[in-house]
This record gives sequence, structure tokens and C-alpha cells, in this order.
Amino acid sequence: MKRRTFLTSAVALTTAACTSRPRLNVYNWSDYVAPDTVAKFERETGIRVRYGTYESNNEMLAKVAGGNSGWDVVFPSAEYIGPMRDLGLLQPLRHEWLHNLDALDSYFRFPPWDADLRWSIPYMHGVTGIAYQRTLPTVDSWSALWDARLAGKITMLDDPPEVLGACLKLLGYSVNSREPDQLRQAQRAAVEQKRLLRAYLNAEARDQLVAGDIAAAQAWAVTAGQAIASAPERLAFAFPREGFARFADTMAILRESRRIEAAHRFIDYLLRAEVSAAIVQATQTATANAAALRLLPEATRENPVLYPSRETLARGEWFEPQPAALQRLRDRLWTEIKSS
Ligand code: SPD
Repeated sequence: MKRRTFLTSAVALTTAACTSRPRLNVYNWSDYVAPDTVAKFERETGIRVRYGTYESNNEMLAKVAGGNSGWDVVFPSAEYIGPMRDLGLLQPLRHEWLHNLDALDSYFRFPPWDADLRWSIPYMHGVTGIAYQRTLPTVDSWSALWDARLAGKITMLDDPPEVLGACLKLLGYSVNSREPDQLRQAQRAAVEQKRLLRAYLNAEARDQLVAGDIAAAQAWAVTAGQAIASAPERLAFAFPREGFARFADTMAILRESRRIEAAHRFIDYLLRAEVSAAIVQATQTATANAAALRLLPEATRENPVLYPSRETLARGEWFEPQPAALQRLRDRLWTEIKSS
């Protein structure tokens, strides 16, 4: 075969392969789908998925902020939706392609951060509290994470709003405080705490809790729930009496995406009650999907770490986006905490 003919055939073959097998790039938190969720979607739709995971909003944002990351679908926490939209990073959603929207719990159908779900679809939710070893005396306050007797066996989340939020709550303030003086007091509490810390950890805290290397950890309910499921006799979760943050992680499509239809198909697939229920069973998360919840066994629906009572939840606060100047102050305080 002549070189020119060969090249033409190779290009034709490659083009055929690309057009016959559409692709989608999905970037999600770790442990947020069941082991077979993506493979089943690929089999059902013929869409090939490149699936990557991250451990924090900042990690995701750092990748996608430039607008040419190559990812299509991401899972930002609720308070990141407004800022990401304002930075032009998000694609408006086409509800006519989302046939399973009615599966959502009525609260999450009209959430305060994106009331008409124009930019994001709620996926999972939870609270941030304290995962701890049952051998400790009563843990019911953020002050447990400042207990010098636990030095070297305490971890905090590697997440600026969460750490500042816990410090603000310890001091009796809102996690969303916009008072520079309160934020500076919170920073001092974080710096003072640092000498007691083993590390700032997100998902990695789970295995260390199970192994007994961590005595008490600031943890997302989902991570704590997974750890507790592995060692229920040894681990427990506290909703601190001073109050705590609530989080909702959402599904969104990046403005840079050239695979908008496939991206909507993936989101709609995750909204399907059976798919969502299987994810919740496999990952021990709290879902925003009411239809999925109805399919789950009572023990899952009534897991008090994932689905606490209305009274307990009333002590929580959703994170809110911050005005730009205060966000810059918070970023600076966090950098100083990390480098102190
Ligand atoms: N492994 C999944 C953990 C998801 C936690 N999201 C929490 C966001 C808090 N702002």
C-alpha cells in the first residue's frame, strides 16, 4: 500500500472509531459511584467514559478553572455553583434531556443555591461532624478536636471552608461569617490547634480511623459512615452541639464541554432511582434522590449518621458563597494556617 493511501485509510478508520463510539469525561469525588455504575452506563449507551476522581472542591477547581481541562461532568459542592457560574465555567442545563428530575427530593428540586436547577443537579448531601473512637469520653463538641490529650491523633479536613467553619462554630459564630474579626479569631484557633494535628485529611481519614491511628477526626458524614460500617463496635459520629456545616454535592456540566448530550445522559442515568439506590447501597452516602431512597432498606434510610433527625439537621448551616473580598481574606488566612 502506498504511504498516502495508508495514511488516508488510517485517518478514516480513526474517524470512524471516534464517531461510532462517543466519549465522555467525568470527574467526581472518590467513592461516589458503585463499582459497576460507569460500566453499566457504557454498556447501555455505547458511550465510553473516562472517569477520574478528586478529594476536594479546590482540587477539582484547580483543574477546570482554565476552561480547557478536558472534563465534561463535574460534581461541585453547592456553594461553588454560583462562583463557577460567574467565572463562566458552567453550562446551563437542558431539563428536556433530564427525564428523571422528578426523582429528586422536593427540597433538592428547588434548593436555595440554584432554585431552578439551571446550573446543577443535587446528587449527595451530608453534614460535617466528628468521627471518633468509642473509647473516648463523651464527644459532643468541636472542642474535642482541641484536646491536648489526643495530640498526634487528631485530623482536620483538608478543606478551607470546613476548617474555618469548625473554628467559627467552636467560637460560637456562623460557618458563613463575613466578619473579618471573627475570621481572624477562627484562624488563631486553627493555628493553635495545628500542634495537636496528625494531618489535614479528607477520604484518607477513613482507613486511619478504622486502623485506630486517629482518635478523632473532623469528617464528612459519608466518610465517617463508611468508616463506621467497617468497625461499628469501635467508631461513632458526633454532631457537635455548637452546630455544624451541611453540604450538598451536585452534578454540573462544564462550559468547555463539547459532549453536552452525552453529559446530560450521564446525569439523567445517575438520577434514575435504581441506579442511584445501587450507588447509595455501595457507597453509604446520603442521596438527594427521594425515589432511590424509597427503594432502600429501612436500615439504610434510618442510618442516623447519614439521615439525622429534623431537629439535629436544624443545628446545621449550608455553606454559602462568599463575596470576593471576603473570599480573598479567607484564602489568605488558610494559606497562613497551612504554612504556620
Ligand atoms: N467521598 C466523597 C466525599 C464528598 C464530600 N463532599 C463534601 C463537600 C464539603 N464541602
